[in-house]
Amino acid sequence: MPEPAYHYENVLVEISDGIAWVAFNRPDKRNAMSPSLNEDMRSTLIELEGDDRAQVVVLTGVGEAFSAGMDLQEYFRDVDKAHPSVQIHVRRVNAEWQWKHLMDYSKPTIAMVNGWCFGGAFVPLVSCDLAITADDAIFGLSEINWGIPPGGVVSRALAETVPSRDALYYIMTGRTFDGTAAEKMRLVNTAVPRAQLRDAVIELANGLKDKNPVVMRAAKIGFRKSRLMPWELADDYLYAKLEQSQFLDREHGRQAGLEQFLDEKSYRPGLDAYDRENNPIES
Ligand code: ACO
Ligand code: V55
Repeated sequence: MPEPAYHYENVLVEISDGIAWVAFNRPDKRNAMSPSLNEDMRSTLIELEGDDRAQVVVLTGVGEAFSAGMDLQEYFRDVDKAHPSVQIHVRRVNAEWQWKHLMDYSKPTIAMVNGWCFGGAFVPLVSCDLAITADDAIFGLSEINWGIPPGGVVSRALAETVPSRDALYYIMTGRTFDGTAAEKMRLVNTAVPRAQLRDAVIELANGLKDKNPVVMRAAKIGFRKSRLMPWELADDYLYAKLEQSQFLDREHGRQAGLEQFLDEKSYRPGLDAYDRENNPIES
Protein backbone atom coordinates (compact mmCIF):
# COMPACT_ATOMS: atom_id res chain seq x y z
CA MET A 1 0.00 0.00 0.00
CA PRO A 2 1.27 3.49 -0.79
CA GLU A 3 1.87 6.09 1.89
CA PRO A 4 -1.21 8.16 2.77
CA ALA A 5 -1.19 11.23 0.58
CA TYR A 6 -2.77 13.76 2.89
CA HIS A 7 -3.08 13.72 6.64
CA TYR A 8 -6.61 14.27 7.79
CA GLU A 9 -8.16 12.82 10.91
CA ASN A 10 -11.38 11.70 9.24
CA VAL A 11 -10.35 10.94 5.67
CA LEU A 12 -7.72 8.48 4.43
CA VAL A 13 -6.22 9.29 1.03
CA GLU A 14 -3.96 6.98 -0.94
CA ILE A 15 -2.80 7.63 -4.47
CA SER A 16 -1.63 4.75 -6.58
CA ASP A 17 -1.35 4.31 -10.36
CA GLY A 18 -3.29 7.50 -11.07
CA ILE A 19 -6.20 6.58 -8.80
CA ALA A 20 -6.88 8.54 -5.62
CA TRP A 21 -8.61 6.34 -3.06
CA VAL A 22 -10.49 8.64 -0.71
CA ALA A 23 -11.96 6.79 2.26
CA PHE A 24 -14.16 8.11 5.05
CA ASN A 25 -12.13 7.15 8.09
CA ARG A 26 -14.40 6.86 11.12
CA PRO A 27 -14.97 3.10 11.04
CA ASP A 28 -15.96 2.99 14.72
CA LYS A 29 -18.83 5.36 13.93
CA ARG A 30 -19.65 3.58 10.67
CA ASN A 31 -18.23 6.62 8.85
CA ALA A 32 -21.07 8.87 9.95
CA MET A 33 -20.52 12.33 8.52
CA SER A 34 -19.65 14.80 11.28
CA PRO A 35 -18.84 18.50 10.79
CA SER A 36 -15.12 17.75 11.06
CA LEU A 37 -15.32 14.91 8.53
CA ASN A 38 -17.09 17.34 6.22
CA GLU A 39 -14.30 19.91 6.63
CA ASP A 40 -11.70 17.21 5.85
CA MET A 41 -13.63 16.01 2.79
CA ARG A 42 -13.96 19.53 1.43
CA SER A 43 -10.21 20.12 1.77
CA THR A 44 -9.38 16.70 0.30
CA LEU A 45 -11.48 17.25 -2.82
CA ILE A 46 -10.06 20.71 -3.41
CA GLU A 47 -6.48 19.46 -3.01
CA LEU A 48 -7.00 16.42 -5.22
CA GLU A 49 -8.44 18.49 -8.03
CA GLY A 50 -5.03 20.15 -8.36
CA ASP A 51 -2.95 17.03 -7.70
CA ASP A 52 -1.40 15.69 -10.91
CA ARG A 53 -0.84 12.28 -9.36
CA ALA A 54 -4.61 11.67 -9.39
CA GLN A 55 -6.48 11.15 -12.66
CA VAL A 56 -9.54 9.44 -11.13
CA VAL A 57 -11.02 9.85 -7.64
CA VAL A 58 -12.67 6.91 -5.85
CA LEU A 59 -14.87 7.58 -2.82
CA THR A 60 -15.26 4.75 -0.30
CA GLY A 61 -15.23 3.93 3.42
CA VAL A 62 -12.77 2.35 5.84
CA GLY A 63 -14.20 -0.73 7.57
CA GLU A 64 -17.72 -2.12 7.38
CA ALA A 65 -19.52 0.99 6.17
CA PHE A 66 -19.57 3.28 3.16
CA SER A 67 -21.28 5.79 5.45
CA ALA A 68 -24.12 5.54 7.99
CA GLY A 69 -25.29 9.01 6.93
CA MET A 70 -25.20 12.23 8.91
CA ASP A 71 -23.72 11.92 12.40
CA LEU A 72 -26.79 12.00 14.63
CA GLN A 73 -24.78 13.29 17.59
CA GLU A 74 -22.27 15.68 16.05
CA TYR A 75 -24.15 16.92 12.96
CA PHE A 76 -27.60 17.14 14.58
CA ARG A 77 -27.71 17.14 18.38
CA ASP A 78 -24.54 19.13 19.04
CA VAL A 79 -25.24 21.65 16.30
CA ASP A 80 -28.86 22.11 17.44
CA LYS A 81 -27.42 23.47 20.70
CA ALA A 82 -24.98 25.84 19.00
CA HIS A 83 -25.52 29.39 17.72
CA PRO A 84 -27.60 29.54 14.50
CA SER A 85 -24.58 30.84 12.59
CA VAL A 86 -22.78 27.59 13.46
CA GLN A 87 -25.62 25.60 11.93
CA ILE A 88 -25.44 27.68 8.75
CA HIS A 89 -21.68 27.10 8.51
CA VAL A 90 -21.96 23.37 9.18
CA ARG A 91 -24.67 22.93 6.53
CA ARG A 92 -22.73 24.98 4.01
CA VAL A 93 -19.55 22.91 4.33
CA ASN A 94 -21.63 19.72 4.12
CA ALA A 95 -23.29 20.84 0.87
CA GLU A 96 -20.03 22.13 -0.59
CA TRP A 97 -18.23 18.82 -0.71
CA GLN A 98 -21.24 16.45 -0.88
CA TRP A 99 -22.58 17.87 -4.11
CA LYS A 100 -21.37 21.34 -5.10
CA HIS A 101 -17.74 20.29 -5.60
CA LEU A 102 -18.48 16.71 -6.64
CA MET A 103 -21.12 17.63 -9.22
CA ASP A 104 -18.70 20.09 -10.82
CA TYR A 105 -15.52 18.06 -10.39
CA SER A 106 -12.94 18.20 -13.18
CA LYS A 107 -11.80 14.59 -12.76
CA PRO A 108 -13.89 11.43 -13.07
CA THR A 109 -15.30 10.24 -9.75
CA ILE A 110 -16.43 6.74 -8.77
CA ALA A 111 -18.30 5.80 -5.59
CA MET A 112 -17.21 2.37 -4.34
CA VAL A 113 -19.95 1.30 -1.91
CA ASN A 114 -18.27 -1.15 0.42
CA GLY A 115 -21.04 -1.44 3.03
CA TRP A 116 -23.77 0.46 4.93
CA CYS A 117 -25.09 3.46 3.02
CA PHE A 118 -27.78 5.49 4.77
CA GLY A 119 -29.58 8.81 4.47
CA GLY A 120 -27.18 11.68 3.87
CA ALA A 121 -24.65 9.29 2.25
CA PHE A 122 -26.91 9.13 -0.81
CA VAL A 123 -25.85 12.68 -1.71
CA PRO A 124 -22.14 12.03 -2.33
CA LEU A 125 -23.07 8.63 -3.79
CA VAL A 126 -25.26 10.23 -6.45
CA SER A 127 -22.88 13.16 -6.95
CA CYS A 128 -20.09 10.84 -8.06
CA ASP A 129 -20.16 10.28 -11.82
CA LEU A 130 -20.27 6.49 -11.53
CA ALA A 131 -20.91 3.99 -8.74
CA ILE A 132 -20.09 0.35 -8.09
CA THR A 133 -21.40 -1.44 -5.01
CA ALA A 134 -20.84 -4.73 -3.23
CA ASP A 135 -23.99 -6.74 -3.93
CA ASP A 136 -24.52 -7.32 -0.20
CA ALA A 137 -24.09 -3.67 0.88
CA ILE A 138 -27.19 -2.36 2.65
CA PHE A 139 -28.79 0.93 1.65
CA GLY A 140 -31.59 2.77 3.43
CA LEU A 141 -33.44 6.05 3.75
CA SER A 142 -33.94 5.65 7.47
CA GLU A 143 -34.90 9.28 8.12
CA ILE A 144 -38.60 8.49 8.46
CA ASN A 145 -37.78 5.83 11.06
CA TRP A 146 -36.28 8.34 13.42
CA GLY A 147 -38.57 11.26 12.84
CA ILE A 148 -37.41 13.50 10.04
CA PRO A 149 -38.04 13.63 6.30
CA PRO A 150 -34.94 13.21 4.15
CA GLY A 151 -33.14 16.55 4.34
CA GLY A 152 -30.25 18.28 2.64
CA VAL A 153 -30.66 17.31 -0.98
CA VAL A 154 -31.18 13.59 -0.33
CA SER A 155 -34.57 13.51 -2.09
CA ARG A 156 -33.28 15.59 -4.97
CA ALA A 157 -30.36 13.21 -5.37
CA LEU A 158 -32.72 10.23 -5.49
CA ALA A 159 -34.82 11.92 -8.15
CA GLU A 160 -31.64 12.38 -10.19
CA THR A 161 -31.04 8.64 -10.40
CA VAL A 162 -33.97 6.35 -9.57
CA PRO A 163 -37.60 6.22 -10.75
CA SER A 164 -40.23 7.84 -8.51
CA ARG A 165 -41.77 4.48 -7.66
CA ASP A 166 -38.56 3.25 -6.04
CA ALA A 167 -37.70 6.61 -4.50
CA LEU A 168 -41.07 7.07 -2.81
CA TYR A 169 -41.24 3.44 -1.71
CA TYR A 170 -37.95 3.66 0.17
CA ILE A 171 -38.46 7.24 1.41
CA MET A 172 -41.91 6.39 2.79
CA THR A 173 -41.26 2.91 4.22
CA GLY A 174 -37.69 3.40 5.46
CA ARG A 175 -37.02 -0.20 4.40
CA THR A 176 -33.50 -1.21 3.46
CA PHE A 177 -32.37 -2.72 0.16
CA ASP A 178 -29.19 -4.41 -1.00
CA GLY A 179 -26.64 -3.65 -3.71
CA THR A 180 -28.35 -5.91 -6.22
CA ALA A 181 -31.58 -3.91 -5.81
CA ALA A 182 -29.58 -0.67 -6.04
CA GLU A 183 -28.25 -1.79 -9.42
CA LYS A 184 -31.71 -2.78 -10.64
CA MET A 185 -33.11 0.70 -9.91
CA ARG A 186 -29.96 2.30 -11.41
CA LEU A 187 -28.87 4.00 -8.19
CA VAL A 188 -25.47 2.47 -9.08
CA ASN A 189 -23.94 1.26 -12.35
CA THR A 190 -23.20 -2.24 -11.14
CA ALA A 191 -23.29 -4.54 -8.13
CA VAL A 192 -20.51 -7.11 -7.83
CA PRO A 193 -19.58 -9.74 -5.25
CA ARG A 194 -17.62 -8.11 -2.42
CA ALA A 195 -14.43 -10.02 -3.28
CA GLN A 196 -14.43 -8.44 -6.75
CA LEU A 197 -15.33 -4.88 -5.70
CA ARG A 198 -11.89 -3.32 -5.73
CA ASP A 199 -10.84 -4.98 -8.99
CA ALA A 200 -14.07 -3.88 -10.67
CA VAL A 201 -13.41 -0.28 -9.61
CA ILE A 202 -9.77 -0.44 -10.77
CA GLU A 203 -10.86 -1.84 -14.13
CA LEU A 204 -13.38 1.00 -14.56
CA ALA A 205 -10.93 3.66 -13.36
CA ASN A 206 -8.19 2.41 -15.69
CA GLY A 207 -10.55 2.89 -18.62
CA LEU A 208 -11.04 6.54 -17.60
CA LYS A 209 -7.63 7.67 -16.43
CA ASP A 210 -5.87 7.55 -19.78
CA LYS A 211 -8.44 9.66 -21.60
CA ASN A 212 -7.57 13.21 -22.54
CA PRO A 213 -8.37 15.12 -19.30
CA VAL A 214 -9.46 18.34 -21.01
CA VAL A 215 -11.95 16.45 -23.13
CA MET A 216 -13.06 14.33 -20.15
CA ARG A 217 -13.96 17.41 -18.18
CA ALA A 218 -15.83 19.01 -21.09
CA ALA A 219 -17.76 15.77 -21.69
CA LYS A 220 -18.89 15.15 -18.12
CA ILE A 221 -19.58 18.76 -17.15
CA GLY A 222 -21.31 19.27 -20.49
CA PHE A 223 -23.68 16.40 -19.76
CA ARG A 224 -24.48 17.52 -16.23
CA LYS A 225 -25.20 21.14 -17.06
CA SER A 226 -26.91 20.73 -20.42
CA ARG A 227 -29.57 18.36 -19.13
CA LEU A 228 -31.14 21.27 -17.26
CA MET A 229 -31.21 23.51 -20.34
CA PRO A 230 -33.72 24.00 -23.13
CA TRP A 231 -32.44 22.51 -26.43
CA GLU A 232 -31.60 25.87 -27.96
CA LEU A 233 -29.31 26.78 -25.06
CA ALA A 234 -27.88 23.26 -24.83
CA ASP A 235 -26.93 23.38 -28.51
CA ASP A 236 -25.04 26.63 -28.08
CA TYR A 237 -23.49 25.66 -24.73
CA LEU A 238 -22.29 22.23 -25.89
CA TYR A 239 -20.73 23.71 -29.02
CA ALA A 240 -19.05 26.30 -26.79
CA LYS A 241 -17.71 23.44 -24.64
CA LEU A 242 -16.46 21.60 -27.73
CA GLU A 243 -14.70 24.69 -29.02
CA GLN A 244 -13.38 25.50 -25.54
CA SER A 245 -11.87 22.02 -25.27
CA GLN A 246 -10.12 22.42 -28.64
CA PHE A 247 -8.71 25.70 -27.40
CA LEU A 248 -7.59 24.30 -24.03
CA ASP A 249 -6.36 20.93 -25.28
CA ARG A 250 -2.61 21.20 -25.70
CA GLU A 251 -2.47 17.68 -27.09
CA HIS A 252 -4.71 18.71 -29.99
CA GLY A 253 -6.52 15.41 -29.57
CA ARG A 254 -9.17 16.13 -32.18
CA GLN A 255 -6.57 16.88 -34.83
CA ALA A 256 -4.55 13.79 -33.90
CA GLY A 257 -7.66 11.62 -33.98
CA LEU A 258 -8.68 12.88 -37.42
CA GLU A 259 -5.17 12.38 -38.81
CA GLN A 260 -4.81 8.91 -37.34
CA PHE A 261 -8.17 7.80 -38.74
CA LEU A 262 -8.35 9.63 -42.07
CA ASP A 263 -4.72 9.91 -43.18
CA GLU A 264 -2.66 7.27 -41.40
CA LYS A 265 -5.57 4.85 -41.04
CA SER A 266 -3.88 3.69 -37.85
CA TYR A 267 -6.93 3.49 -35.60
CA ARG A 268 -10.72 3.40 -35.47
CA PRO A 269 -12.41 5.74 -32.94
CA GLY A 270 -15.37 3.40 -32.56
CA LEU A 271 -13.08 0.86 -30.95
CA ASP A 272 -10.37 2.76 -29.12
CA ALA A 273 -8.83 6.13 -28.23
CA TYR A 274 -6.42 7.91 -30.52
CA ASP A 275 -2.73 7.43 -29.79
CA ARG A 276 -1.86 9.98 -27.10
CA GLU A 277 1.72 8.78 -26.70
CA ASN A 278 3.01 9.96 -30.07
CA ASN A 279 1.25 13.23 -29.73
CA PRO A 280 3.56 15.58 -27.84
CA ILE A 281 2.00 18.13 -25.54
CA GLU A 282 2.67 21.75 -26.45
CA SER A 283 3.90 23.77 -23.52
N1 ACO B 1 -24.55 8.93 13.64
C1 ACO B 1 -23.82 8.84 14.78
N2 ACO B 1 -23.27 7.69 15.21
C2 ACO B 1 -23.49 6.59 14.45
C3 ACO B 1 -24.23 6.61 13.29
C4 ACO B 1 -24.79 7.86 12.88
N3 ACO B 1 -25.48 7.99 11.74
N4 ACO B 1 -24.28 5.37 12.78
C5 ACO B 1 -23.56 4.59 13.62
N5 ACO B 1 -23.08 5.33 14.64
C6 ACO B 1 -22.26 4.89 15.77
C7 ACO B 1 -23.07 4.19 16.85
O1 ACO B 1 -23.67 5.14 17.68
C8 ACO B 1 -22.00 3.38 17.52
O2 ACO B 1 -21.25 4.24 18.33
P1 ACO B 1 -20.66 3.74 19.79
O3 ACO B 1 -19.82 2.54 19.46
O4 ACO B 1 -19.88 4.91 20.24
O5 ACO B 1 -21.85 3.42 20.60
C9 ACO B 1 -21.11 2.95 16.36
O6 ACO B 1 -21.37 3.89 15.32
C10 ACO B 1 -21.42 1.57 15.82
O7 ACO B 1 -22.80 1.51 15.54
P2 ACO B 1 -23.63 0.17 15.72
O8 ACO B 1 -25.07 0.54 15.58
O9 ACO B 1 -23.23 -0.57 16.94
O10 ACO B 1 -23.10 -0.66 14.44
P3 ACO B 1 -23.78 -1.88 13.67
O11 ACO B 1 -22.70 -2.40 12.78
O12 ACO B 1 -24.45 -2.80 14.63
O13 ACO B 1 -24.93 -1.21 12.77
C11 ACO B 1 -25.81 0.47 11.32
C12 ACO B 1 -24.60 -0.41 11.69
C13 ACO B 1 -26.97 -0.38 10.82
C14 ACO B 1 -25.30 1.39 10.20
C15 ACO B 1 -26.27 1.29 12.54
O14 ACO B 1 -25.16 1.91 13.16
C16 ACO B 1 -27.28 2.36 12.23
O15 ACO B 1 -28.46 2.09 12.09
N6 ACO B 1 -26.81 3.65 12.08
C17 ACO B 1 -27.66 4.75 11.79
C18 ACO B 1 -28.01 4.78 10.31
C19 ACO B 1 -28.93 5.94 10.03
O16 ACO B 1 -30.12 5.85 10.17
N7 ACO B 1 -28.31 7.09 9.68
C20 ACO B 1 -28.99 8.34 9.58
C21 ACO B 1 -29.57 8.43 8.23
S1 ACO B 1 -30.53 9.90 8.11
C22 ACO B 1 -29.45 11.12 7.71
O17 ACO B 1 -28.35 10.91 7.34
C23 ACO B 1 -30.01 12.50 7.73
C1 V55 C 1 -30.20 15.06 6.05
C2 V55 C 1 -29.16 15.12 5.16
C3 V55 C 1 -28.43 16.28 5.06
C4 V55 C 1 -28.73 17.36 5.84
C5 V55 C 1 -29.78 17.32 6.74
O1 V55 C 1 -31.48 13.29 5.25
C6 V55 C 1 -30.53 16.14 6.83
C7 V55 C 1 -30.97 13.83 6.20
C8 V55 C 1 -27.18 15.43 3.28
O2 V55 C 1 -27.39 16.44 4.20
O3 V55 C 1 -27.97 18.49 5.71
